[in-house]
Amino acid sequence: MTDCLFCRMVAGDIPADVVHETDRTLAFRDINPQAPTHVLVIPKAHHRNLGALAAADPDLLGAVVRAAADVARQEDLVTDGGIEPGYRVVTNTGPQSGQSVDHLHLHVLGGRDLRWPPG
Ligand code: D5M
Repeated sequence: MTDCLFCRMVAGDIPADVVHETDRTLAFRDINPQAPTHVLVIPKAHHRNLGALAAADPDLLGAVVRAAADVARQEDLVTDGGIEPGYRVVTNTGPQSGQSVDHLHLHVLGGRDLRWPPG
């Protein structure tokens, strides 16, 4: 059995609060939300970070980004074709960024004013 937390969520071994799913992507609410909307979007296949997925499967990377945009619309973070109220997509890579799960995930954050730069 894999020891990757997100692979186990894809497999259904660990529960996930799923908000969006395609044949190759899964999106679920973060267990420790940092904003009123905080959703993680992942490829179902295991890739450890953005660079690894970009190198291995750019089409899948596109699917993950499209899924993040779909989640933002679904969560009312943007009106159709618009930019209001807005949201942020971020992905951490490596220990200095704070990456804690080595399976690529895009954080989709919104529902409050987001500070810049992030901490
Ligand atoms: O983000 C990893 C994120 O994964 C972090 O925000 C918590 C979240 N997490 C950890 N376990 C779970 C479960 N079981 N469900 C939902 N969300 C979870 P990183 O950028 O790697 O620090």
